Amino acid sequence: MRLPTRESSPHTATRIGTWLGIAFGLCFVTGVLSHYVQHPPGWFTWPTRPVGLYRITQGVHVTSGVAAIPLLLAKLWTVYPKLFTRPLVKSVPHAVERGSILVLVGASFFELVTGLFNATQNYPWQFFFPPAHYAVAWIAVGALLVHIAVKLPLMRTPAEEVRRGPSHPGALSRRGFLLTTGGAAAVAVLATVGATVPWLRSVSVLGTRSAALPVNRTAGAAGVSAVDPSAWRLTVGDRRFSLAELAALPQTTAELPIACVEGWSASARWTGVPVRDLLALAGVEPGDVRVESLERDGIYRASTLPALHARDPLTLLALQVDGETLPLDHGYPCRLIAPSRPGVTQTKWVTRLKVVR
Ligand SMILES: Nc1nc2c(c(=O)[nH]1)N[C@H]1C(S)=C(S)[C@@H](COP(=O)(O)O)O[C@H]1N2
Ligand SMILES: [Mo]
Repeated sequence: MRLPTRESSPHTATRIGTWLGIAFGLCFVTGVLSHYVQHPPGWFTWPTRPVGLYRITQGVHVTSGVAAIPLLLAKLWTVYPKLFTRPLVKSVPHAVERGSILVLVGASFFELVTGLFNATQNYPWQFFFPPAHYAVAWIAVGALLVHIAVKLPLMRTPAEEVRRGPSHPGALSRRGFLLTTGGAAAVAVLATVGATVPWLRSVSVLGTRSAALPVNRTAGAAGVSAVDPSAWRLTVGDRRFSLAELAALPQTTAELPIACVEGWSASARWTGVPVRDLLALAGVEPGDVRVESLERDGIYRASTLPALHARDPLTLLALQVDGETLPLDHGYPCRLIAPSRPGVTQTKWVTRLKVVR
């Protein structure tokens, strides 16, 4: 089987480019949302319903990113010779187009490779992943917009006019190539979505977190040693609650997902005290709430609940999961679990709630 002659398939390249553009677009929008949810600018509000909203957007982010990998490779295959046609630069617009392709290819590879490594929990680099992944996303999208603007006339041309006769004998047909590429993208999607769609878990080789409720960072890794339940206190404003006091307060039980930025997510039945009840009992004015943990210096040792989420009746300091006392690795004696929030903000081993504004 041979791949189609590259020069003869501008239509193929445009078709794949369209799919790639859609995958990149979905990935970019959901990625920017994820960034804003974690670092909200003043004008940004993330709703608390549906409770699985972040689970959906982040699932789309990781899935569209994985789908983009075979699409990008196929796209590069179809246009590869054109990247080296001479003269390298014909005119100023041509130079801009060439430059934008170079940036686009480089930035796309960076995003897909770093994203894939992050989703599989490998960090073979020195830089901190989120800011780099976020910054380069804007570079990729800027270059993509330039590229689309330049190629718009070609994309508008009917397929028949773009086609330049059949590829040479023995070559995989254009249709076959598109089907193969689409198939590869579909396999890539199936390999990832199981991390977030439970009944697809068995087919997902990339769904590395296959346990019913995975542990992201264990107590050991976070440097949190066994907690003495009689000595432990939760500080809310000026008030301190013992574990027994928390357990004696009215409890709320809710089915809520943990949706990690890495793409895996899992739902569980959490039981605990609504954060808003604790704030009211402590007599503090509601607002954004800083949630601090026993962990000394991990980057996810604390998080900030926006006021909207802090006053939601389903935003809990959970003492139990699925009817059992919280295991230490899941945040014993209590952990935050709030609807529609990224996993990184579901702080474990909570020790203090502080209204910050
Ligand atoms: N204190 C603390 N809480 C934390 C973390 C952490 O590193 N430290 N990791 C977060 C991340 S990234 C995720 S996805 C969830 C996972 O919760 P689980 O380990 O109970 O499944 O916990 C969050 N809570
Ligand atoms: Mo996470």
